[in-house]
Amino acid sequence: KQLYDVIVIGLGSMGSTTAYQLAKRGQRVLGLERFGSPHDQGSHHGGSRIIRQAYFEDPAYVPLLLRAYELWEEIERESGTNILNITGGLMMGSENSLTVKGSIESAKAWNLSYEILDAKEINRKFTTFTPANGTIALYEKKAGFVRPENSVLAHLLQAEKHGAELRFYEPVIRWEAHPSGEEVIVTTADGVYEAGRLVISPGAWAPNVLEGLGLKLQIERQVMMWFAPTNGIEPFRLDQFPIYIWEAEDGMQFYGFPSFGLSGEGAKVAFFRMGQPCTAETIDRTVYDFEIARMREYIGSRIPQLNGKFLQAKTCLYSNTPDEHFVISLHPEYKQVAIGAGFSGHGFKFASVVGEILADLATEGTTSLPIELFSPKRFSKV
Ligand code: PYC
Repeated sequence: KQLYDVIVIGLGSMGSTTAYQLAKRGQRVLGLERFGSPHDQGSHHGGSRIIRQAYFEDPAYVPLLLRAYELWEEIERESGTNILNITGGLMMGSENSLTVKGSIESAKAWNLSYEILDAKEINRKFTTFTPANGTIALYEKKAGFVRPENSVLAHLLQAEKHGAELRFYEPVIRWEAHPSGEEVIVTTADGVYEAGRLVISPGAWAPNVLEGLGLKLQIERQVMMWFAPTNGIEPFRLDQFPIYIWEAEDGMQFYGFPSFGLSGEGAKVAFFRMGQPCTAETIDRTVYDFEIARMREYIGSRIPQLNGKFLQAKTCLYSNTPDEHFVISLHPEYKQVAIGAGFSGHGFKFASVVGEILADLATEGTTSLPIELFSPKRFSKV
């Protein structure tokens, strides 16, 4: 008899929430993770990830976001951990920018509340922002950020409380599924495990773990930076400063957060996309002066008070699909295997609901949440 109902490979952003959801449903869960947890080698470190509802990428994400908010609040209550922080958020750019136009489209499609601010109004409401004439913003009160390390830890601790067995520093060597759909076998450096179902949430290790699926993933190096404000931290504090994504005239998007907690006297800012292709094994973890100088070019005129002393930087990994939409699905060949991959740099805010979806797929073979956009069949004819 199998010891486990479900094995979860990868206990990062999505694997931690999936293990929790499964264990809470009474499933016998084995979770396998190549590092400790949380860790800073993948895509869930750096203290903060944006959450927002007027989703410029596609209105199809909105119902998932609405459910994600509910689940963030649920895990906060259950674990007594702070994860979700509502600060308000600005999606900024020209009237025709993807960031502004797409956000308005989603807000209208789902009847979300928002305000449109022109450059003067942005500056009046948030004096640290000094946008040029012609810049506008969709301001959304419900936007904010989630704390990724807190999420991973809270979900894993709760998963264990519900009976999950979690094994760390145990990389998976291979997984095998039987065409009969009845079992999976996972081999690690330390053992061979058998279960009825498998969930694969490998983050930036997907090109190895899901090799052969034709996902066409590009792993990308990204840099997060923290700067000290020139005139004191006060206007950048949590209760005064919103999250933002700012699309510059050249199409480059950068984004940032208020200062809080361990980020101490600095605020985080980063570019969204246009990182360097890499692999999880070969990413260059050095951050170069020219990268810091490049960021200063973008914040210098737009958020001049943020352009103070450089404090620190960290590299992290995006797993990009060609269309930047996720992959969440049953495996096209093995119906006892569910996969969550290719979160393309904008997935963390969904981690709570992705855990629910992957648990649905593993236990029911289907989900009532809308995931049509995320089929891997769009890339290949597997
Ligand atoms: O998903 O909102 C987001 C985001 C912005 C920058 C990176 N991710």
